[in-house]
Amino acid sequence: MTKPCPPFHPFPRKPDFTAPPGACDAHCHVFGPAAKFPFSPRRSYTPVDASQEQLGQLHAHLGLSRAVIVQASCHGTDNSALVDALRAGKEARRGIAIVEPDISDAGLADLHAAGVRGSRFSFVKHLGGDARLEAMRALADRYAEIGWHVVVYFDADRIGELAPALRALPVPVVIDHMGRVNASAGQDQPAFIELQRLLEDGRFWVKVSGAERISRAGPPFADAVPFARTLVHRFPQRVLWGTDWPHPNMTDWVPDDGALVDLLPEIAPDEAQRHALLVDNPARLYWKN
Ligand code: 0GY
Repeated sequence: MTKPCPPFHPFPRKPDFTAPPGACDAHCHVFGPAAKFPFSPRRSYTPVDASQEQLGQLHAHLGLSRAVIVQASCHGTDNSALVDALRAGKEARRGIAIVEPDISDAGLADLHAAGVRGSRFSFVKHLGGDARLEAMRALADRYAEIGWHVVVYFDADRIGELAPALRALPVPVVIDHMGRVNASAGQDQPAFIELQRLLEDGRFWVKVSGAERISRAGPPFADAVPFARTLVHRFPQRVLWGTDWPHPNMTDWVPDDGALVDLLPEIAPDEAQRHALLVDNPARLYWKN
């Protein structure tokens, strides 16, 4: 029996912040419905069903018109729920898959046709073990040919160790959730410094999502916001933002997605920064091909 998860927020508030036309939620998930798209037997948690229709309703409520749906570990390398959601969303949705190292070229082409533009590699302990570096490199070499990129998710204390392998990849590298730094440990903590060092290399991107995951203070995540603001300020062209709906694997509470949207003016105080974060940057990375 794997760990069950709390359900997503049933009634997220209507945000005060109005997102610009074309705004993208660049990190969200769909789960199941399990009856149609079963979860992986090797998963480390069991989420509540979160269908692509419910995701669409949430985005309409929040005023977000595009989405990048990210395959989560609980679906393993079976990307059927993701592909179904992408097909339903047509051009307004792109995806990040999780693939087997030996996926065929035809398998990659099928995912591409559905809207997938990269795959994700996890090095997060609580999700059950590391992706293999050699496999990531071999896939990235193939991605260079088809215009895909790599998304990495790791625990903050792994960044120094992973940096050389990430720097050697021949494609853009997107780092999830601000590198999972501990928001109570200050911006001069080694992991946040190393994260910024990676971002000085123009191939690296970072998601300023996951305020609720890196916060130690809890809602409204005031301790996490300055980290996001620094990244937006320093790397305005290579930051992405997402809700992380339905917030998989949280322990006993989930954030209100409307409140997360309302952090945007604090994370990106200038309108030009917000336009880059929400519209131009995701368009450049996910809708270029
Ligand atoms: C997230 C975070 C988590 C889970 C997954 O793939 C996943 O299962 O991403 C987590 O547990 O921190 O990005 O949604």
